[in-house]
Amino acid sequence: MSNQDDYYTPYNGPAGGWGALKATAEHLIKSKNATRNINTLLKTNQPKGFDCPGCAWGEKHHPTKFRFCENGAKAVNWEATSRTVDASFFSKYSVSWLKTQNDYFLEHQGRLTEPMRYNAKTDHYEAISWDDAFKLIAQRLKAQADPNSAAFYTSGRASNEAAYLYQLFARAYGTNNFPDCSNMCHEASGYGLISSIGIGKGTVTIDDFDSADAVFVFGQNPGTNHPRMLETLKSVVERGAKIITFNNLKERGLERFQNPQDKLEMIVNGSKPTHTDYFCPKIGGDMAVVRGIVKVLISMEEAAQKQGNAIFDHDFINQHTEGLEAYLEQVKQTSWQQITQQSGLSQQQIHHCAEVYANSDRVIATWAMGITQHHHSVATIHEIVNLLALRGNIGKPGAGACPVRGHSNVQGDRTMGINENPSAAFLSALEKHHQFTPPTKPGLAVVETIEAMQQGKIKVFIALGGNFAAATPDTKATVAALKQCELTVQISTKLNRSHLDIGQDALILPCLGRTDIDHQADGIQKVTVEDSFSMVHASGGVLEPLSDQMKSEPAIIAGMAAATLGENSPIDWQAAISNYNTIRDHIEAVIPGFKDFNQRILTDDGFYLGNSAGERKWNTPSGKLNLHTHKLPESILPMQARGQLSERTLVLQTLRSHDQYNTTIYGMNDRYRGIKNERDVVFMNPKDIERLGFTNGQTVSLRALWNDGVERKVNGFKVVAYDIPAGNIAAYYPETNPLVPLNSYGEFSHTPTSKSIAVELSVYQDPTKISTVAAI
Ligand SMILES: Nc1nc2c(c(=O)[nH]1)N[C@H]1C(S)=C(S)[C@@H](COP(=O)(O)OP(=O)(O)OC[C@H]3O[C@@H](n4cnc5c(=O)[nH]c(N)nc54)[C@H](O)[C@@H]3O)O[C@H]1N2
Ligand SMILES: Nc1nc2c(c(=O)[nH]1)N[C@H]1C(S)=C(S)[C@@H](COP(=O)(O)OP(=O)(O)OC[C@H]3O[C@@H](n4cnc5c(=O)[nH]c(N)nc54)[C@H](O)[C@@H]3O)O[C@H]1N2
Ligand SMILES: [Mo]
Repeated sequence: MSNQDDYYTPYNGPAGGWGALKATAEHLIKSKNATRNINTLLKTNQPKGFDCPGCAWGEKHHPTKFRFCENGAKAVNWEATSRTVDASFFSKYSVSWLKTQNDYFLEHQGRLTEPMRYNAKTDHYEAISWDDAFKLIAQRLKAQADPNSAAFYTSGRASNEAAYLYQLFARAYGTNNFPDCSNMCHEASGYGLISSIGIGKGTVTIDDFDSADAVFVFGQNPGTNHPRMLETLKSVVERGAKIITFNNLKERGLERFQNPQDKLEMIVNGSKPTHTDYFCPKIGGDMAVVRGIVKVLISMEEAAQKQGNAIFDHDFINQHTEGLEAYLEQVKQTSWQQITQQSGLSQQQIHHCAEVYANSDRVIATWAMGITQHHHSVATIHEIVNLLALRGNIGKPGAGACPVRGHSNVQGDRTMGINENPSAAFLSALEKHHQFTPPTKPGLAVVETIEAMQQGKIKVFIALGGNFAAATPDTKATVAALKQCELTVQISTKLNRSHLDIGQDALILPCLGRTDIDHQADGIQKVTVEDSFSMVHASGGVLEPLSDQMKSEPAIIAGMAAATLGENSPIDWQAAISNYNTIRDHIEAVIPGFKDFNQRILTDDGFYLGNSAGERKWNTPSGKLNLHTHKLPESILPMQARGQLSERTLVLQTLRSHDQYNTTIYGMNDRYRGIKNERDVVFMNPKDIERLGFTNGQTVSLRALWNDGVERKVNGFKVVAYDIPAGNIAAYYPETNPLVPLNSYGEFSHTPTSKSIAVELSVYQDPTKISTVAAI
């Protein structure tokens, strides 16, 4: 057994504050080029600087104020390193050796600075010229009898300009195969919102938080993943409005926050609350919570009606919605016993939430991965929308739906047409403007792409950023699937698993990131991004690139496209990348909302794309907001797990530590959860530890329960007794991705169920197991 004090000491401080300043300073110093990084940091989210690659939270305009955020600082610092990974690095290390290193080691080696091609004979990557790389891609793409044998993955950091060119290239080539990170992330939000309110985006802007009477926060950890949101939450509480938080864990950022911008607060070491009530439902129990709230509202409404009053907003309901009767009937039929059992909250607690809701004229609901990565995520989002609709909380100031996005431009990429299932209107605008016939057959999303690779149907896989091999579920199966491809191409800033778990032939194409200055024929270029509040603004790098062998993402896409499509190109690729205004003119011509695009990004704040539901225009087939009716799931686990369950079964959610950005591991600490120098931990309720015969600090294996006979297991995780509902456990992603079966995904969304995996724990005793930290 290990000594738990080595890696676990409860953290009693607030989120943010001195702890955050100290951690930032340590990260800057560790990077060995502090001045370069600090100068870069000062330009983050500033009018003339670049958009923070950290998260998609929006920003009110404060030209004079540096927006400090520890994790934004880490993201910038990580990209702005001066360490390089070039041909000499790859001649030193074989791919097999690199595979034995952990994710921290791989990315820590520095920025990729030269295009490389894998040589299977030597097991090393070797330098290749850009021209030859483009020719190889073109040759492999042109050799496919069916363009649907290629898939084009996108991770959400790609700019609007890159995303637009990318989809244009792939569609002109002939496919809608656009798996993207969104498929693993907010897909359920997109699907759930489009089918209920007619648009797949949040309906609020950041200013709405100034006038909300209550904010309901579901399943997200902003202290780590959206730190700038803490300031917003804190000011909501300070104003006297209510925040009810629902989270499996007691996340420090959702409890209290010390604002590093507030000198007095820092001096007196004070902090402010970021919630007024905090409830810990069971994993996957949020739909039951909301159902319970609505059940209480129904009885309040009945009582109010007797007095000639109303709780529901009948004008809104009558004018704008359909489906109310069926929904209310379903709620009435749901028993309190099922609601309390599935949610883990008492009737009294739920009653309190209903009262807060009913006493507030303006309510915002926010959510992230705690809601979207379950089998019943779309149903849960429908339930949240229904709750909002009952009191007209959509399309008025201070109220609305707010899915808090992940990657900094994941929303923009979708706006640009990165979508395996594009709308007919989008395709027809594309056709009209570019004079070619785009494919109409729906393409493949992430899980379907992996399944198609397994069947040998995807031969060429191109990734615009991200880390497909590590971010996707069922790691063993996915790696085997990738191996079947003829060619895998990674357009990347940093070395990761996806450069090692590859197809028969493989390329690494090094690109510029947000922080880098983008020199093109017509001078320095800017790109644009869209945040969670549909604000579009410009972003320009501030650092000279580390090598002249790195290209911008638009330039790489243009290179691949020109080599592949030649005469059949829908645009002049060279002209497009000489000056990105040209790309923006195309976007303006094809995508609604971008009128005068080039002019409107000259202002510091950028511009608002608008939101139809925010104006109470419902782009649904019926022209109304649809109140969808679902039964509560019998179990929050998918069917395939249900036959396998026993007393020993636990439900695992996989989440992010404070020191990571998805598969990018900045360090081995998770400060707010008290974890130091360790990532292989499993957070567990003390009663479960005892009931199942384990001890705190013991090393265990986690085995997934599924009905296909495949063993899915990870080993060497240390048990940490933690405040988490009984029957639930938590561990970090991506280490736990081998446990998520490929066909365990959300109904309608096809998002891997990374927050509800049935597992069993057993004692693991293998002295040869190297802790992740040992490899650093
Ligand atoms: N620093 C940093 N910033 C990031 C990222 C990063 O990795 N690092 N990732 C970016 C991306 S792509 C995304 S999508 C977002 C992710 O942002 P989050 O959604 O905050 O990310 P997770 O770490 O997955 O956290 C999920 C939270 O939901 C809770 N939870 C899990 N299951 C349930 C449930 O069933 N019900 C409830 N009520 N709560 C639950 C967990 O305890 C945890 O607090 O952040 C973005 N920003
Ligand atoms: N078990 C489990 N799995 C999950 C999740 C979970 O909560 N649990 N979360 C899911 C979610 S929400 C998401 S969004 C996905 C994330 O999936 P991805 O977006 O595919 O993964 P990232 O880890 O963000 O990608 C990191 C890599 O992106 C590259 N990169 C960084 N910046 C740039 C850039 O500017 N340009 C280019 N071209 N490349 C760049 C670097 O090489 C870096 O190694 O993972 C999903 N997987
Ligand atoms: Mo995400």
